[in-house]
Amino acid sequence: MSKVIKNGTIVTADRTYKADVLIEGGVIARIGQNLSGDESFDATGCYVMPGGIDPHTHLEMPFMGTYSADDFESGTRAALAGGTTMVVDFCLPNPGQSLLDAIKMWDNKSVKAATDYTFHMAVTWWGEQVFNEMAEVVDRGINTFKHFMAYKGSLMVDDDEMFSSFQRCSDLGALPLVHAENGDVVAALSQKLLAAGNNGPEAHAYSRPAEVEGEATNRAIMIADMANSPLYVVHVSCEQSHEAIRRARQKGMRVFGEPLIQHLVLDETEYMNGDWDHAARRVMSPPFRNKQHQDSLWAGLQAGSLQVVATDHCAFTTEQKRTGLNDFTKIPNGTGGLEDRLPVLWTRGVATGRLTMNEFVAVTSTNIAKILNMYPKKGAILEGSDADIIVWDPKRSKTISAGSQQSVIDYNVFEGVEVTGLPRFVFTRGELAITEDTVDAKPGHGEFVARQPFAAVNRALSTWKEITAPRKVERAGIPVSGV
Ligand code: DUC
Ligand code: ZN
Ligand code: ZN
Ligand code: ZN
Repeated sequence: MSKVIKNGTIVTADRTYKADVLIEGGVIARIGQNLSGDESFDATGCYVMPGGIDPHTHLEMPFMGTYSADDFESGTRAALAGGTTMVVDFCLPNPGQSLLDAIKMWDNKSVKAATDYTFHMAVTWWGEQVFNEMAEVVDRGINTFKHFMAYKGSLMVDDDEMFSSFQRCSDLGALPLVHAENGDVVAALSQKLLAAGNNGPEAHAYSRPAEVEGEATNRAIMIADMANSPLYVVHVSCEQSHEAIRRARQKGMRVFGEPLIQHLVLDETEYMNGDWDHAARRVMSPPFRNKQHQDSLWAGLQAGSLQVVATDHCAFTTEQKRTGLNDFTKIPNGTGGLEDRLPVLWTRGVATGRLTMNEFVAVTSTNIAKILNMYPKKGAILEGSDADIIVWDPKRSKTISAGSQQSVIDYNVFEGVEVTGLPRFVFTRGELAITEDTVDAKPGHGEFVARQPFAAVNRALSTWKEITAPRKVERAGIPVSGV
């Protein structure tokens, strides 16, 4: 059964033009004028765009003594409802656990996915086993490795471990990712705040100022450069981190920055209204910041110094958040956004003139597919590409509300935000999943997308060279060192 999307305007990262799209066998078979198919979908007044790709989600993830509440079923259903047709989730080995066992766990969780998906691998501990297994992980089609510079005592890796892992990534053609916050300073500030009687959720924000993010971003960039590696910085939330990325790119380094839709739109006053539940529901790392930082992130998306917009979707119920009632360091960190990323970015970005429609497609889909090495299978409206397509109605509106969301949690951080610009139809590999408010996500439809290694060699900032053989140093009157 072929399908044809008729009378729409195709919007890609680099072109806007009128054409019909014919879908056959899950892929885009033809793009042209006056096409016909077995089933026809009217896109009059709409934009036909590549489905959104969320490069950063945590579905059913064990974290801070609990599991994130949305699993691959509800998470990908929420994704589809908001026009996202692919998610990239993090395989998270327990410290000491085999990376390959972690992949098995994620393979089991993801059988319920209604959209295609792929994985990043987290390097949560270091040793010869991890070094060796990284090659097998790349062979499994996972060519991105995430490093937590925060969460001291659990997920955090130290600089020596990060350096070794980045060098290994460079050798394997893999791209390292970092959660950039100085975990030692965060731990110290948290203890001081608690000792001074600050145990509420607002103290979470006080414990993670922009300085700790900027410092860690600078450090990760220099370590990556010394390791001959490009770098991808997840959830860039502040000017200091953006500035470090901008400077490194200007010198020629391939470093990518990913703001979240939450940080672009929600600010630090969310923690200050005196309502414990309201603030705790917004506890995530890094925390929301002020307008100056938000302006910097928007500017980065406009100028291209920041390339993608993600969600870090990691949803917890109010009950789960209340684990930290007497101690903010025990509030599970994370917020949701999978269903809302595209409508909110369209409303606050495209409708306000900050982003063009083509830039919108680039930062929600095409740039992500390119950086993660799955273009043009994903992120494109081209003949032969997967038919992950949204028919976007720029006139449909709604008020975001937990009562009508697909996520299983009991609130929404964007509650009350009015959006204009929503999907009319969403197709995942050619199957219709969304018709306006009707959701027909099919758990199990999603497939794993394997990604090839890159040619990752990269050096732009440092002139340092690793010494791998004995070196002679002549010193007057002192015996020669080395051999
Ligand atoms: N930050 C969060 O807020 N949640 C999940 C992990 C992270 O880094
Ligand atoms: Zn993170
Ligand atoms: Zn994350
Ligand atoms: Zn199917």
